Amino acid sequence: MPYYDPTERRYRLNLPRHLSIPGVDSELLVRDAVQRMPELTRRRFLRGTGSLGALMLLTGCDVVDGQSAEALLRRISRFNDEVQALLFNPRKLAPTYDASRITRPFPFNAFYGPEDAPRISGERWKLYVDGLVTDKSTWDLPRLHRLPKQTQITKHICIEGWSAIGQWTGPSLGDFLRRVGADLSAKYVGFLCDDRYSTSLDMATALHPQTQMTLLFDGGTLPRQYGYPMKVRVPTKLGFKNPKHVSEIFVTNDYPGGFWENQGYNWFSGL
Ligand SMILES: Nc1nc2c(c(=O)[nH]1)N[C@H]1C(S)=C(S)[C@@H](COP(=O)(O)O)O[C@H]1N2
Ligand SMILES: [Mo]
Repeated sequence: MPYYDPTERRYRLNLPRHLSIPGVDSELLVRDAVQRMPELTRRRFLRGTGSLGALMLLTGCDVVDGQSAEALLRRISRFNDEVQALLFNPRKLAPTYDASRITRPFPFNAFYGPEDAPRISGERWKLYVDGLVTDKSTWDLPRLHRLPKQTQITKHICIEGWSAIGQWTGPSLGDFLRRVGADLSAKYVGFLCDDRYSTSLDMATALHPQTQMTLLFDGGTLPRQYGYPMKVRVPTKLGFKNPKHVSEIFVTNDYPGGFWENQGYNWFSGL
């Protein structure tokens, strides 16, 4: 945890000793990175572990030498949505993994505990589609299941400092958006969830080939805690940009924000 050093009149960080990297002063690196963070990211980061490990998860950079340390700092300096969106390559794929690397049990996270995850009836569930689309008809579970599905084994990285590899299966969100006649030149795709969570994506990420309307997890029905009946899996983004229990998808040019975005998390949060 960071602590206040009264002699130096500033916050200092305790760094785990095992993260000593030849040629890299980890404490200096973390301090430098913290200075480059936007205000709210910085506050959240310092309230967490404030460690080099957390920094590597936040940026998706593995620091192994001076060069990668610099790459990490460059990435932190880009914690600016517009610049990040410009740098996003809509064709670049997130890494995929072998089935032997899958994390079991898979960690749960939400703004409440696992016992409070919504209990949703698959038979009664409806997905609403709104905004800049030509076909606003609602979807039920069987209709979604009839769309072609894809499977991915990718890494989920949570801003709170953990990551895990999982397997998710479902229709491509891009195919879905084309099917409902979404205005693909619109800026945002927003998601409303059954637990009153929400988030939104830039259109390029919504159309990314790995962005998925997940119906199956680890080969079986998506479990209640992990987003039943449908979550949107976005392996090019941090975990909080992956909405679970999605009940509405809308297309818009007005910035939609989101549950954590409205509390200061960086909106783009790409990896
Ligand atoms: N509906 C909903 N979706 C959500 C959240 C939530 O609280 N509610 N939390 C987000 C965060 S911060 C993370 S890390 C992931 C956790 O997903 P998991 O429980 O499948 O690991 O869900 C994301 N999507
Ligand atoms: Mo998260």
